[in-house]
Amino acid sequence: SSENSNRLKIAIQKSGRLSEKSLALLKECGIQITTSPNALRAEASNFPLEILFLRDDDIPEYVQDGVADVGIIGENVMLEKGKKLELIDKLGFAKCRLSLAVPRGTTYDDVSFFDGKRIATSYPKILGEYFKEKNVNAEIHMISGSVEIAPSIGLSEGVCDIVSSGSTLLSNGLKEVETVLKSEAVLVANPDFNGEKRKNFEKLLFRMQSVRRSNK
Ligand code: PRT
Ligand code: ZN
Repeated sequence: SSENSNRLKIAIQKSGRLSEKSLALLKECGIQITTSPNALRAEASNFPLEILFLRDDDIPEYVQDGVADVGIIGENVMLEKGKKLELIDKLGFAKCRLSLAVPRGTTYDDVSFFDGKRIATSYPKILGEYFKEKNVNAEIHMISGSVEIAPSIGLSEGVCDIVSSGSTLLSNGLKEVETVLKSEAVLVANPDFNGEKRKNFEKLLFRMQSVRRSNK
């Protein structure tokens, strides 16, 4: 029905560091959602909105393909995986940084240290672009998890990973030496949807921006 096709679809993280605040933001916008623990989707009862609960890494693909119209992800994931996503707004939560780190005892002067070195990361694209800009020729090794243990098991001389408090680096005997990217949660959209759906999105965006202003 036309009512269905006008309903905006938003993808948010199912369970993780973005989940709670993404849902809270929608609720603060006055949107009523009844969620059941393992549901993959939910419908708002008072707004033409459907919520899809996904792994954060999958959200860029779903939004690009139009399976969802908009999504909430970390900027780090947007830049690593997003090819044609529109950045609508920064949301001010899930702040962190993507940093380069080396074993604590290493003598480190500047980024040229990484020339000819092996770096383990889950962010090969962002790191590759960073090194290119800095004229550093490093060997980037893609690892999908537990990046911090790579130096201690002899897999690499450094890592590039997400840091917030720094305690993970510390407990793995690593020190942070360069910030590659500062990140926070962002609202992204498929650039190609329009009509009623776009109007509904603009209504939602207006509410989000009011919420953010009043929370400041
Ligand atoms: O299951 P799914 O794939 O959906 O979740 P995920 O495990 O991939 O992601 P999740 O929930 O860990 O993170 C989602 C987003 O939150 C990330 O993409 C970042 O944008 C943001 N974020 C904010 C963080 C952190 N802070 C963070 N501290 N993401 C990851 N970490 C990890 C980091 O990888 C490292 O292992 O926490 C550790 C470092 O934390 P500190 O405090 O010890 O420095
Ligand atoms: Zn993930």
